[in-house]
Amino acid sequence: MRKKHPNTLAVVALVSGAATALTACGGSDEPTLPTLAAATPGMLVSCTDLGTKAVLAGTTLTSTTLVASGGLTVDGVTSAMPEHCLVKGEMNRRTSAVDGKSYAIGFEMRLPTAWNGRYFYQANGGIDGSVVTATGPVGGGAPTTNALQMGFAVLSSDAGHNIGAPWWGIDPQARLDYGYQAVGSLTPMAKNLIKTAYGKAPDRSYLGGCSNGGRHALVGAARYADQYDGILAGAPGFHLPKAAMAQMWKVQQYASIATSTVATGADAGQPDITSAVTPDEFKLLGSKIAAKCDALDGLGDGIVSDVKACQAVFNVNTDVPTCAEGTRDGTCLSQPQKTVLANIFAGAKNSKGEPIYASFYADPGVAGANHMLWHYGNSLTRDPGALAFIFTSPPSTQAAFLATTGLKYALGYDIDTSYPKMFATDAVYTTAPWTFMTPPNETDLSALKGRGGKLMVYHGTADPIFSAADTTKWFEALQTANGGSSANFARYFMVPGMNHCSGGPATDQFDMLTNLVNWVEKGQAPEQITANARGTGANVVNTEVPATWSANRARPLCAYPKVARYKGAGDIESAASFSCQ
Ligand SMILES: [Ca+2]
Repeated sequence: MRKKHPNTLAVVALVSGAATALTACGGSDEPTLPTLAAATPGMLVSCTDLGTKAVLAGTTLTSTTLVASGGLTVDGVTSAMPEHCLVKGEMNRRTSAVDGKSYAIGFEMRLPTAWNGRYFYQANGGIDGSVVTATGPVGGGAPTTNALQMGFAVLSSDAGHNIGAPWWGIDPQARLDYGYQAVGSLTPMAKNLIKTAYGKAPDRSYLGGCSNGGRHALVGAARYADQYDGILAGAPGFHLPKAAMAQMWKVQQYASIATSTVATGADAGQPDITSAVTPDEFKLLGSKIAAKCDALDGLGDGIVSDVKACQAVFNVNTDVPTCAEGTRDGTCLSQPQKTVLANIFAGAKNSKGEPIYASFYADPGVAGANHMLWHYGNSLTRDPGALAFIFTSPPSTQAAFLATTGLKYALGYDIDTSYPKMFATDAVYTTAPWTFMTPPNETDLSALKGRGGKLMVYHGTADPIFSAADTTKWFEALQTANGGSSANFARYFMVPGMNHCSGGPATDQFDMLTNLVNWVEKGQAPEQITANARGTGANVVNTEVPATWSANRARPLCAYPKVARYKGAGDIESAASFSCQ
């Protein structure tokens, strides 16, 4: 049964000191900002006829299907979903004048029959290129809920190209769509479609994702603040081209201490970078970081909550035993290994010793499988193509790129000559990669702030590709740019031990979105978010949860700069035994 929801007038922001909660950690130094009115629910009035009813510029709806409530499987996990309308379509179909190929912005929307009045733009990871199922992830690893289940109307897109390989970077408009314009094109379309489907436009709109999705979110916070009320940026790759370039430097660092060569295939005879630091040696490194830093937060529990304090005291050169010449048994590191690992923590440099990206935190999570995957695997399979075709102007050619391997590409990569190409333009590529990939001014979020929008950022302290230390540096700059009062619209939550978006020895299961909605629509600023480990019994078990932890260990993730500290009494597996200080 469906009934038409009465049209409602646009909701006007309530600007009132009484309506805006000044939270415990707030105070008089935080200027009062508007609190936006809460969304009101509605019911789906149109689905299978949307193709004929919706008038959407530049848009073709290819299918409209009412999906019964039931299990929906995404990434191997089946979750119960409410009845919803699945709309598939595309925008801005065109033929590139540069590579002659056909491009469009492909998308799907899932519109629940019982709607909470909100819209969620699901920003996706990697180099995009496929329409990921639009369920609306709420953050972390294997979350137990999602935006669709909560009643949001959710959109997901391929960001303007439908191939996973990076060749689309040859087309200038595909670059711009990937950088930010897909969000700009899709958002008004989606809001119009929602208006037709429910009889009213969304009251409140949210934009969220992790990794490149976190980048989309932060870029959106700057460029499309007039269209979004809440932004959720996970592990934001908002300096993504530099992070990718730093990966080439890491490969070169590891290659410099490789003890064996690749045996077969196109890379035969080249340094085997996986021999540089073995899994056991990364585990040793993680355990030595924990030995030095675990108790800094008041409790030796395998979690380094005070990661900044840890950086001041941990020294790979003095805190890890040095191997005798020729002895490597997993209980020590050689001096060359220590030098390379210290370099990698300090961050990539050019030949003059100038930083090209950021430092990385030393954290026990460096022993995580995802950490090695990014340093040893994705650095060869993902980053070279992204650099060659998307983050360089002009891009490479397929023939030139395919003539080498990822490993040879990385080993031959010249940082000094490549770096300027990130900022270059020419007659065809009129926007530099750095310009389309990053926010125009990453510490100016005044439009979002001024109208009552809110931003929540989270980042794993052991993220091996996008540096949490880089995000911390940006967040502190944002604070400075706002006279120290940015906590009234932007908050940052580090996730100790977490690798890239999930995984590692961490409490990596949490729901940021519900907290974001409560902040935007009720003025409840989030001081801490409860996170759980995914041990035995979890929906998706994280095999890196240490055996010494309870399966569902809980911790508060604290709004920066506070960190979770043990109260000195109580169950150490319970979040209630910790406070953010
Ligand atoms: Ca600890």
